[in-house]
Amino acid sequence: MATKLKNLSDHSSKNVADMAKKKFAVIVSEWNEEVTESLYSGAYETLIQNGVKKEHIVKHYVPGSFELSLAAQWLASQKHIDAVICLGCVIQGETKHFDFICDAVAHGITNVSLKYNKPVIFGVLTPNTQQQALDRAGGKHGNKGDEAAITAIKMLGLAEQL
Ligand code: DLZ
Repeated sequence: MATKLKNLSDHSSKNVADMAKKKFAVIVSEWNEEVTESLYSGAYETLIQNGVKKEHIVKHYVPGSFELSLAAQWLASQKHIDAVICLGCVIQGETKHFDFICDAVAHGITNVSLKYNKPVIFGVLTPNTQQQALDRAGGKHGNKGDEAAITAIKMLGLAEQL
């Protein structure tokens, strides 16, 4: 059993499920690609460090964050997928329909998670500027992709405890 959880206040290794058996789908939005690819790198490395097999991680792209919900539904509906991680970046200052996209994806991802009873993780940055996004995608404020992966792992651990 892997016990390498870190960050997000690593409360307890008791929450760690056997990650060698778990299968993850990671969905990456193509908008703000530099940011979202860094989020993916963080998520991928964190999954691997916590015992996930690389052949158990599938990566898919969607055009923009708005499309994350439907792709998450397609993937979460597949029986062999244990958790879905959605990665995107919507920059407030550059996007007039910022609120529409953010609300839609937040509700959409929540609905998919509840419908399929699986972790579907909201790894969407919503900064004011691209610099703030980069700061949170491997920059001075860490990498929210790592946190998304840790969240998925913790939720799978919780599911096994209940
Ligand atoms: C259209 C649009 C705009 C203006 N900005 C962003 C953004 O900052 N981040 C993002 O992920 N997607 C953006 N999009 C694209 C929408 O998410 C979506 O792909 C389109 O509206 C088509 O449904």
